[in-house]
Amino acid sequence: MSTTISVPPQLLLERILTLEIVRVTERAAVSAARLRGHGNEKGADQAAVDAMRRELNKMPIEGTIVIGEGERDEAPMLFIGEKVGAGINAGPKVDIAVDPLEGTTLCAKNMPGSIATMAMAEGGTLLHAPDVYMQKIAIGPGYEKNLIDIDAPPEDNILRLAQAKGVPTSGVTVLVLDRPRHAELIAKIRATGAGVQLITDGDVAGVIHCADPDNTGVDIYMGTGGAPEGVLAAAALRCIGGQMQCRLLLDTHSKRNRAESMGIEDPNFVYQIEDMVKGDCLFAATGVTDGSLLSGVKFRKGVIQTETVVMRSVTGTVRYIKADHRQLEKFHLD
Ligand code: VTB
Ligand code: MG
Ligand code: MG
Repeated sequence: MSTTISVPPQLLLERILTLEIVRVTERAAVSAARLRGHGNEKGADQAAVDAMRRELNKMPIEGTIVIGEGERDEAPMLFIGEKVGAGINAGPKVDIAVDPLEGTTLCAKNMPGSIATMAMAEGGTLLHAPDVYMQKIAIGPGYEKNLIDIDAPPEDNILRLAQAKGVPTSGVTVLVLDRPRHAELIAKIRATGAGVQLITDGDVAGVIHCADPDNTGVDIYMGTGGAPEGVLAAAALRCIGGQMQCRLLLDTHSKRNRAESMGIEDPNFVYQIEDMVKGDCLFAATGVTDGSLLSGVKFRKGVIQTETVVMRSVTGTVRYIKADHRQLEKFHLD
């Protein structure tokens, strides 16, 4: 007697892909981790890219990289528009966003917080964004809709958030990338009484921190970072809840033209999570160096250990997967 599968085939496949994407970020993380602390950002990035591409090409998908490292045709990076997966008819058509090594400097200096990360969604549902800067504001779940407004002064957003949390503004912590371009923003935040937590890199993880303020101490992310990192963070928040508003910084003709050729008609459009990730998605990140979100890769005798967070928006399930990899020969290929 045959058993009936009550899960629709598309969803079943998506469940299977949840573990498959973990393999992808694990392998990228292990490859990058071998170069932790070597001061070689490009080398570590390249190692992560190569491993990620190899694993993606084993997956039962017809994938297109829509968020990647740029479109330089012969670049060794995973470039926007690149086709990945086991081939035509190998599986569902999917859009893929990657940052094989998010925080190359963190990895090169062996500082906390570098990760290998990717997101996957049904074909045509992830924002196709060029690799430009993006203005971002994000908070975690549990707040009234549109509590934050990317166009409001930072002090207004902080006040509204403090009121919603039921704390004085001094009870709000704002995560900001430590960059000269943020000097004015930081001064305005501090003037409200709120605290600023600075990070040198890694705003995908930074935005994710907002989703769990009780444990991370971070309530809100503000500032300008990479657009690829923005879309990846939006995919994570789509799974765990939260609010995010973003605007691409298309400050030159060539950037505007490039964006237009990718289907972006309004260069000033404010993207909410649902505009960047239009349907269900999967998100995964594996720690490269130790960080507050994930432990880094550990090379032990006879075993390589990784820690990965994988999320699925259709159910909102968040899994932390600690893996002991024992068949080490496979990693020597990397
Ligand atoms: C951020 C940060 C990244 O790029 O997105 C940043 O989160 C933006 O660019 O880790 P700048 O470094 O030019 O400010 C990274 O630092 C690297 O991808
Ligand atoms: Mg990055
Ligand atoms: Mg990167």
